[in-house]
Amino acid sequence: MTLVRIDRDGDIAVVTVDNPPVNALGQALRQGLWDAVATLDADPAVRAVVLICAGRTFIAGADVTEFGRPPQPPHLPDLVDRIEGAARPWIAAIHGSALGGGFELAMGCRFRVALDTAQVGLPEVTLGIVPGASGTVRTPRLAGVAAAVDLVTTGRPVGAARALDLGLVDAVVTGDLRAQAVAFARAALTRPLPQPVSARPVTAPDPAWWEDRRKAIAKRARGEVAPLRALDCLRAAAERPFAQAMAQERATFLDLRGSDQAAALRHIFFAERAAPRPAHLAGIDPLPLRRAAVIGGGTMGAGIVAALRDAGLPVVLIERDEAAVARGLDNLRAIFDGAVRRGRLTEPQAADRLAGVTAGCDHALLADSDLVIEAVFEDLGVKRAVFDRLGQVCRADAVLATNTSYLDPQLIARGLPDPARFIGLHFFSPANVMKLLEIVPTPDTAPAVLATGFALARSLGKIPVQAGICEGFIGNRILKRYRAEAEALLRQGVTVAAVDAAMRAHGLAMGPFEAQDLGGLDIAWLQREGARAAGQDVPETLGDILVRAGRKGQKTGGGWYDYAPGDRTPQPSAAVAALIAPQVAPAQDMPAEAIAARLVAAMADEGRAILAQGIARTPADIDLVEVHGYGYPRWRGGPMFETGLR
Ligand code: T1G
Repeated sequence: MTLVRIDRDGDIAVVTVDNPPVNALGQALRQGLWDAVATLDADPAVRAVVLICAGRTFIAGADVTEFGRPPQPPHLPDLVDRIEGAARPWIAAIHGSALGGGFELAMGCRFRVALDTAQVGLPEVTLGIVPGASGTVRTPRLAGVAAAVDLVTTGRPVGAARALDLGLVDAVVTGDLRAQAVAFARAALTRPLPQPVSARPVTAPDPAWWEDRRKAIAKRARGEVAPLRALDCLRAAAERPFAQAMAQERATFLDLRGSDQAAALRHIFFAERAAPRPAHLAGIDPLPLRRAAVIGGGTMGAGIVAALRDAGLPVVLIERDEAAVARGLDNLRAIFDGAVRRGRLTEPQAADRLAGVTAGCDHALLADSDLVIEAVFEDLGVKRAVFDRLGQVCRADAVLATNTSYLDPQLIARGLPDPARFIGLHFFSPANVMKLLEIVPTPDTAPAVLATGFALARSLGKIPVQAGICEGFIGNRILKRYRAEAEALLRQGVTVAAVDAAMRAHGLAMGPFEAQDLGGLDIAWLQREGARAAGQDVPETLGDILVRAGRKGQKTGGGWYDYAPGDRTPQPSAAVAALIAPQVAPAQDMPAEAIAARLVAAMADEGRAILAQGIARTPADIDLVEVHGYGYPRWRGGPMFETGLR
């Protein structure tokens, strides 16, 4: 297959890259483009060159699969320079995503023309590296230092309109990109050409500005290295000659490329891309998903409705009575109003989201639903009653799903006509934000229904992980072990604050005790009490002592920590120390690294048991659960990757 094709449109040459699936810049493609420059430089009839891509996107970056190997020539920064120094001006015609090396190549061109639906970005820091082909040095010369710092240190892409505002692209077009880019090239030739990007000036901010950015980035990065190293490269780009800044960028890129954080982030990158299309479901067609329904408009149910609406599906929301329907709609409005406040949705979009919801308490509304997701109170009797009703009113081929997080789906499905269409879909709250979806088939679930669960995840932009049936499936089972190990440290005399500080230092947003105070200690306590009531031997936990003392977390003004009225800042609690004193050893200082290692080892140990019991299919699946469901730092790769199980 020809990776690089050269056509002529009169005196404009058109170079088309065709390297599915995302035109990644592997060695062969770099060589093809390298040779194309020589071919076109040697053709006096050519006055300009349009660089365009076949398929769904412009060049999406360097080929990440090459990262584990020594870089091979022609090296990307050299190719970018070669295009910039070509005898004729090159114009990049961008559609889809021009990311990383793809956008760096576009910055080697004299102009950039983007389709209005395109995005451009430099996501390298999300892979634990920095741009390695002039991204930190050319971007400031196009968009200015402040915009370049945002683009490079966050790795977040920008859409075509924003890119035009920033000066990252020279024109935004609609319709036929190739024809428009050729026309743009012809028009550009009628005017003096702008300087090559590398020759354009850059204004250097003062040192205080850099210190301010460093503090903000260090706070956000929480131990991640690449964003701060990228900032250093950007400062060099502003303060030093182009060649010296390029040398610093290249050295930084090569240094980080082989780092543990880069290996961990690549692990998550490929796991995220493999998750929505598992090999064991290849060739199994999912059932159609045109209309969905949710039973229950509480926090979880409303979040699921919002996620379905975000994916463009019309949704029926069923509640038990009109008052509950009204409350459900209020919950939904609150979600969309919040999205408008945060700029994620416009007012018309929010109105459209809401208009696509039919809410009521008449189950006849479910007659035409392809998928019905139950999200009612976590009680087996309540759920069984819901599914008894669904079995009567829904189409025989409708997929019926439970959102249960702890109950055995087999018990919920018992008595359902045709349990083959029943499945567990465990969303994480808030369901319209959290990407993780645990998909829990029962032994009766039909393969097409399982495939439909994964198809739903794809349409919702979620990360699906298939889980076997056990208490807590994958994520909550590991969470229970993690919390038990954290309490074991307390019993050894380590303080609540020391455990939380250690896990925050490890990169989690908060430690296990802070998190319980936020979510409420009584949720897990109710699970334990339910198990005890069912005759299981569940030893008392330190958390039980607190709940019985009325300390359920922030919502009761105190849990593992005290909270001043109206203040959510956790304060170490003398009351808690007194309550647990009979159960704990004399205070001891354990190094934060040792605390974190102990808790990560416990998570990984539980993960190994989950793998051995077939509850999870791969270690990477467990890492995805921890990263996307529980805030595990992705730049550590997850507890399995971090402890060597890959
Ligand atoms: N290299 C190799 N394969 C890639 C790839 C890449 N950069 N990006 C995607 N793929 C594969 C992916 O594994 C999957 O494979 C298929 O393409 C479709 O991906 C020098 C060093 C472009 C927005 O970080 O963000 O350039 O499973 O399912 O949803 O400074 O892919 O089909 O076999 O995600 O349409 C910087 C990462 C690299 C872009 C498309 N670039 N990719 O999303 O498809 S570092 C990136 C994405 C760099 C330079 C540095 C997305 C996408 P398979 P997909 P999608």
